[in-house]
Order: sequence, then C-alpha cells, then structure tokens
Amino acid sequence: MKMYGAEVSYFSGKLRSYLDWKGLDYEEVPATRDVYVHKILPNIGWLVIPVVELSDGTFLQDTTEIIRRFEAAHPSPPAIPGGPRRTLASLLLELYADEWLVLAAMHYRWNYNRDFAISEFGALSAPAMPAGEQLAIGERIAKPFAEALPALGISEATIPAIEQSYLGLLRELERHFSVHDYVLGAAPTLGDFALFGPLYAHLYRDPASGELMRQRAPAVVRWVERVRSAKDRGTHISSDEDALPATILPVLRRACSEHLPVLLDTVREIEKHAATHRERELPRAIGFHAFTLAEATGRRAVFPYTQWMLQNLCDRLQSYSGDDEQSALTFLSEIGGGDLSSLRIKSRVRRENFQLILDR
Ligand SMILES: N[C@@H](CCC(=O)N[C@@H](CS)C(=O)NCC(=O)O)C(=O)O
Repeated sequence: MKMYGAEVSYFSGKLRSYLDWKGLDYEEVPATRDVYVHKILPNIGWLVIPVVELSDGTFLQDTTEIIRRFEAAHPSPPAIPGGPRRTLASLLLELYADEWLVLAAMHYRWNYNRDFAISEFGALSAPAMPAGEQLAIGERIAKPFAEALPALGISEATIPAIEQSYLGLLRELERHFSVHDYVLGAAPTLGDFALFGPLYAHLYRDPASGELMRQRAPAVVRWVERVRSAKDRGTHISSDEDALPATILPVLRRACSEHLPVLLDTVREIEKHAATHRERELPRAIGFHAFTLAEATGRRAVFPYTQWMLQNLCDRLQSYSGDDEQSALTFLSEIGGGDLSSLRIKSRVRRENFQLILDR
C-alpha cells in the first residue's frame, strides 16, 4: 500500500509511526502537487494528508479511522493493550494530541518557524522547481494554514497561555520519559503515535521549536527519536494488566482540564445546530465559542470533527459494565474527567465519503 504524506505534516507523523511500529508494509509517497491533483482530490474530494491507497485501489483518509481499521484487521500487536484505564487513557491522549495540541503546534510553526515551513511546503509540492519558485509556491500553500490561526483560537490574547500550557506539558513529559520509554511503559501504544504527530512534525522538526525542545526537554527529544526510529517495532506491553505509569497522570489531567470544557461545549453547539438546520451535511466549523486556557479567554471555531473523535471515546466508555465500568469511572474521576461519565451525545455525527454528516 501507499501512504501519501509528508515529513512536515502532523498527521503523517501519527500514521507513519503507527505503521512502522505495526510492521505493515507500505511505501510513503511525498504529497506533491501532482499527488494532490491526481490522487487526493479525485478520490477524497478535498485537499488533505495523509491518505492511504490500498493495493486494491481503495482510498482511506483520516488517521483515527485508518488505525482503527488496521487494528481490527491485524489485532496483534495491539496499539491499545489492556483494559479500561489504558484504553481510555489512549483515546483521551489521541483526542488531545489530534485536536488540542494543534494550538501549540500551529502557533510555534507560524509565529516562530514561518520561513522554514514555507520552504518545506514549496519543496514538497514542487520538488523539481528551482528554490526561488518553490518559495513562491510554498507561500501560496502556506496561506490557508497560517490564516487558520484565529479560527483555532490562537491570538495575541491567548498566545502566552498557549506557550505556558506547552511548556507545562513538556515538563510533565520530560519527567515521564526520564523514567519510561513510552507513554504506557516499555512499548509504544496509540498515545505515543498521536503525541508524535505534533511533537515530531512541528515541535521537534521545525528549527526554533526543536531548539526549545532540546533545551527544555532532552528526554522528550530522545522519545521523539526513539519513536521515529521504530526500534521497538512489534513490541507491546502485556494486555493482561491495566496499570498506568503514575507519571503520565499529570498529562491526562492537563488534557481533561484544558480540553474537556471545549469538548462538552462542542457537543452542546452541535445539538443547537442540529435543532436549527434541516440538512445532514456539516460544514467543517459551525460558528465560534469561547474557551479558557490558563488565565486567558479566547474564541475559536466549533469543529464537529472533534465530536466525532469524542464519540469514539464515549462509545467505548459506555460499552463497559461491571468491574470494567467501575474501574473506568474511578479512573476518569482521578484525572478530572468525571464529566465524561454522564455525557450522552444526542446529536451524533458520522463520516460518509470522507465528510462529516449529522447522523439522522
Ligand atoms: N483528522 C485528520 C486530520 C488530517 C489533517 O488535518 N491533515 C493536515 C495536514 S497534517 C491537512 O492536510 N490539512 C488540510 C486541511 O485540513 O484542510 C486525520 O486524522 O487524518
């Protein structure tokens, strides 16, 4: 199979590190302009990476869905080994890494590493062009990414809080990776692949961000390099246990305290949207809502996609009964995620033809 992706891309990092660890046979094809025009646009309908083309010609898009599909087809080694605690921790980290760390990743890229990112975009899109033309192409491609910052909630008012939050996360991860090789212990799991997306493609690989990470968090740098090298391909921790390293709990608490209010409000906004709109199709964003990070208050777009990821987590949580349910609920209250226990999503969304629609 082929993966159309790029070193410079967040979600390519997530999928690549998963495929490498899983030992699945694939070829990574750089997402040049030709690939976007002849492969991605006709088969997916919009411009996005990474995209997988299976050997039978089937196209897959969305790293969460692709990983779930490959896990179902090849259950061993498992990307989520163990019971409810490890499962919920993995899904929470995936949601936080995919949908919340985008603030730090995009802020640092476009406010500290802009020239590098533009030259990377240009070289990726048109590898055969001279450097000057690549820069012009890079500028054009970068424009919508750089312009997305306000919609994500990155503004003068929130930038200090975004930096404070990222540096706090780096401190917590530094403590963790000084003791453990991976998120759940001795072998890579889903949380590693998800965190690797932003922590490699943007926050390690972009030069100014890489410098910051090297200064502040050398053990995180070593983890990035360990995941990248896939040196522990195919290894996994025992599925018979459900323990979590104590040092990962502060990261999970951070994920809940920063992201959970936004997640709950997203659910409320989608409910309102569903009550006032007849069509099933959903735009990528439905209006704006306020959020708080550290001491700052900002506004960001409401993304229905975020609810789709949250549904995965809630469905898993609601599938538990008996001891597993007790263990899940205790765990969530330990990390400040108790609100998830009572959450019932009335207006569900689902993916159809690589787009999100209201499930009704
Ligand atoms: N949820 C998607 C996100 C993919 C994504 O946002 N990819 C970025 C590059 S890392 C992109 O192509 N964005 C273009 C866009 O969102 O319009 C996934 O998991 O695959």
